[in-house]
Amino acid sequence: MAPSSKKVVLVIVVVVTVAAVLTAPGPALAADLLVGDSQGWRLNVDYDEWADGKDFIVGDTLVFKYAKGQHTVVQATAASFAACSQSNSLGTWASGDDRVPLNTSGQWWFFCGVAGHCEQGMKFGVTVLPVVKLSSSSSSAPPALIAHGGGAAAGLAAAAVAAAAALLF
Ligand SMILES: [Cu+2]
Repeated sequence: MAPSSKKVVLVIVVVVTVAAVLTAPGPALAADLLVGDSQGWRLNVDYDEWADGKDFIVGDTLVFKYAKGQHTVVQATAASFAACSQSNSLGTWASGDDRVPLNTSGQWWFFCGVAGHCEQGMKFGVTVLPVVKLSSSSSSAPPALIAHGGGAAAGLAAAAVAAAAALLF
């Protein structure tokens, strides 16, 4: 009786550990992404090139740095973005050090609201990916977790699952 109840306790501990690893709120998973990297937010930067190949995931934050008064940040709908129009803007920032939390998945569109800057290419769109939670039935880690350093957590979880399996069988 004693050995088997010890086994059960161990399994419960392992399962709780796995759950904690998989559901931990993610400072490690969320990232601050400096728009334009060292060039910041200004004219004559190819922001499509900057965004190309990067992962944007719900919980990440875009950071726009620029000289206050020289530029602004406008979040737009797809149609307004295409027209460089601020009439249906979803948000506007102008502090020079603007943080825009990407809190929903899907397409996000940005441009500078200073006259002429959007037309000159100060604009870009990003696709924000949802956070995919692992479950014990997942056979592989989703790209989002791998891209943001969740590999170690996933590996730990996998090891814990293996340990639980070893105890059970
Ligand atoms: Cu501008």
